[in-house]
Order: sequence, then C-alpha cells, then structure tokens
Amino acid sequence: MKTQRSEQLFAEAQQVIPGGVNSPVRAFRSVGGTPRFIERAKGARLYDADGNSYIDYVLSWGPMILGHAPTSVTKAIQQAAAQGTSYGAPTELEIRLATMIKEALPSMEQVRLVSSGTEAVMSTIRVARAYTKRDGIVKFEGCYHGHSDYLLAKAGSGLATLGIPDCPGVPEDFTKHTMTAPYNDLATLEKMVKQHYRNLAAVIVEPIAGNMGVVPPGPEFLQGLRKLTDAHGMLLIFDEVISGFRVQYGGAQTLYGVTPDLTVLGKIIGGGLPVGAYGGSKDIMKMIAPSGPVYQAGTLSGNPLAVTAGIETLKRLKGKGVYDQLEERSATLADGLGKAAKKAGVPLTQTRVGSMMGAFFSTGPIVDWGTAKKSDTKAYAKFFHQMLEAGIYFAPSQFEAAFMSLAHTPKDIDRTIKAAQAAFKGLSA
Ligand code: KE4
Repeated sequence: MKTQRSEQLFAEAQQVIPGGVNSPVRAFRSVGGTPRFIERAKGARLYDADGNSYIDYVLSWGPMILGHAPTSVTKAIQQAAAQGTSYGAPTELEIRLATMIKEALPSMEQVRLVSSGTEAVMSTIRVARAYTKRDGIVKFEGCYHGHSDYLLAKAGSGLATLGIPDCPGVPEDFTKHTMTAPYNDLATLEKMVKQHYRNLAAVIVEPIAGNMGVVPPGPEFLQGLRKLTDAHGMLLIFDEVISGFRVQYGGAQTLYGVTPDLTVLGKIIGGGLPVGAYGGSKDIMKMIAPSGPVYQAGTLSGNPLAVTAGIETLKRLKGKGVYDQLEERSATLADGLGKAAKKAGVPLTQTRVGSMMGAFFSTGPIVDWGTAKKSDTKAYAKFFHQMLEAGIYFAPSQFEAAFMSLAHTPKDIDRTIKAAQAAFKGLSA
C-alpha cells in the first residue's frame, strides 16, 4: 500500500503540531507505523492522501454512527452555515436538541450543551461537588473521562489512598480528591466508600467501559453503584460519551435499567461536530449559572451548526429498526472474527455491547484494567497493520473500541472477516 504522501504530511505535521496530531491516539504510537492522513470519507469508507480506501471501524472514535457524510446531515449543516455559524445568543435549535436528549434519557430533565466530552465531564463534577458540598470523586481504573486535571489521576499506593497525578503538569493537590477503584469490583469500592463517603461527592463511571478496550459491566455492577451511592448521599454519574445513543437510543442507562443522577454525553450527539452535554434532575441542574451559583460557560456552546448536525443524527437514530440493524451487523462481524481467530489458533477474547466492540489478544476473561492490560499488544499491532494493508481501519490501539455504522454493508463485513482470516493466519504462523 502506498503511503508516501501520508509519510510526507506526517513529517510536515510534526514541525508545527506536537507529535504531528491534535489528539495523541491518532499518532499510531501504540501500533507503530505512519498514521494515514485522511482526505475525505463517505459512508463506511475513509480515503487517505495516497488514494487508499479503508472500511472504517473507528468512525472518529464513535460519532459517525450513521456513517461518514450522510447526506441528511451534510445538507442540513450546509443550510445552517448559510444562516451564520455562531451567534453567541440562544437559538430554537438548542431547545430542540436538549428536548430530544431529554426524551431519549428522561433522567436528564435539564441539559447543558458544551463543546466536548471533557468539558461536559468537568462541569458535571463541579455541579456534583456543589450539590453535595463534598470534594471527593471516585473513578475506575481504565476508564477515561477526558483530560481535565483531576481525572488524570491514578490509584495511589494502596487502593484506598487518594489519587496521584497520572501525568506531569497536574499538581498533587489537583488529584488528591480523586480516588480510583477497580472496574467491576463492588467489594473494593464498598470498602473505599464506607471509609471515605463523608467527603465523597460522586462516583463517575463509563457504564460500558470503552477506553480500556470494551469491558461491559458485570451483572449487578451498575445496580450496585446505584445502591451504594444512594446509601451514602453520593451522586452517580454515567459518562455516556461513547455509549449514549450508541448501544440504544436511550444509552446504557436504558439498556441496563439503572438511572444515574447526572449523565455526560458527547460524540454522537454532535454528528461529527464539536458537542458535549451534561444533565440531570432540575434540582441539581438549577445550580448551574445563570440559574444558580455554579459557573460554567462557553463561547461556542450550543453552536448552531453542531446542534443541527446533532439533531439530524438523532432524527435518523430514532428511525425504526436502527439498533436492530446495528446489532445484527455487529454480531455478524464479531462472530466472523471469533471463528477466524479460533480456526487460526489465535487466543482472542471478544467483548461487545451492541455496536461497541472489543477484541483482546488474550485468553481472557477481561473484566477490568488489571486483566485488559495483560493482553498481547504486540499481537494487536501486527493484526492492526495486516488489516490496514487489506483496507480495513480498526483503532490504532488495543485499548479502544471498534464501532459499526448504519453505512456498513454485509459485503463490507464479509470483506473484513476474510481479511481477518488471513491476518490471524499470519499471526499464528
Ligand atoms: P472529548 O473531550 O474527547 O470529546 O471526550 C472525552 C471523553 C469523555 N468520556 C469518554 C467515555 C470518552 O471516551 C472520551 C473521549 N474518547 C476518546 C477515545 N476513547 C476520544 C479520542 C481521542 O482522545 O482522540
């Protein structure tokens, strides 16, 4: 596969952009090789600067659930752009998107739109702290909630100690209120909460973890979080930036029947343009400025183009049979990959919730970061590149999710499975 142009562009990019990319995972660091510079995308396909095309299972890390450049969305964005790109004033569009979100996720009685998932998480933590008058936050190892300082924390020496920074530039002070517990481990969390709850505002969780590869919640895990937070005056925050409108129109909270106090959204609700959102009961959200004292603001919050893209995307997702099609196509792909790995004698542990899919080069089971991180990332890197050469674009990291869109056809899936059969054979040779 020709990659000269991507190589040239990558060299050029590194002169003016740190690492040549505007988000680290795009640099292919964990799989090696040259990131493909993409020129355009349509449906299930990406087209790179060397003229190569790929069946895309990254889908911009989740947002492109309809496939790339769906006409209904691109037309609506073009029309909206002709009306102006930002007013810095309220619009009817924002009421419509907030209402659609509230109808899909009734726990979000009030919704505030922002411009990224990170911003939405930051704001959610702030209002949880203000509402409970407590500072502590519990997160789970292997879960990622954006790059705000106090969430770039890792577990201190003993699990029950306070968080320590996970990267330079984050002062100790900023992470001392962040505790980290193992995902899917209610017993450890219970001990931690019983000891510290008096200063714990909330538990924040990816109801389906998507940032350590895909790790679904164990039976009763989410129900257990609900009970534990209720019993200790803490709020439960579902970070549904990935799972929202992905696994069901009502997200993971609908799928698992567990209602959080606050929900964070992003990705799909922006249809590929920058949007984040957070929301919860009126009682909590009335604390947000200007109705309350908790400050949060944003120049481009509720931007008319991004909101238009979000509305058009959710309109399509409300359609009949959408999630049945995503389920059926995802199951076919997962089944084919599993059979291919088995036939080649490659140990592969697959995880999946709807069209959010994981595959670990490991004998499994994968239940948390401790088990996920043991998977063979070298094998993943080899698999990734063999598939890339075959024109199939999976995430350039073992610890991300693969996504299906409504634009992927049975033919695309067949082609992906055939490529995987060859790739797995190559791995076991
Ligand atoms: P953004 O700030 O990237 O819009 O959202 C942060 C975020 C929050 N919560 C969850 C559960 C997330 O997965 C994310 C961002 N996801 C990553 C991919 N796993 C975005 C890709 C990237 O960082 O380039």
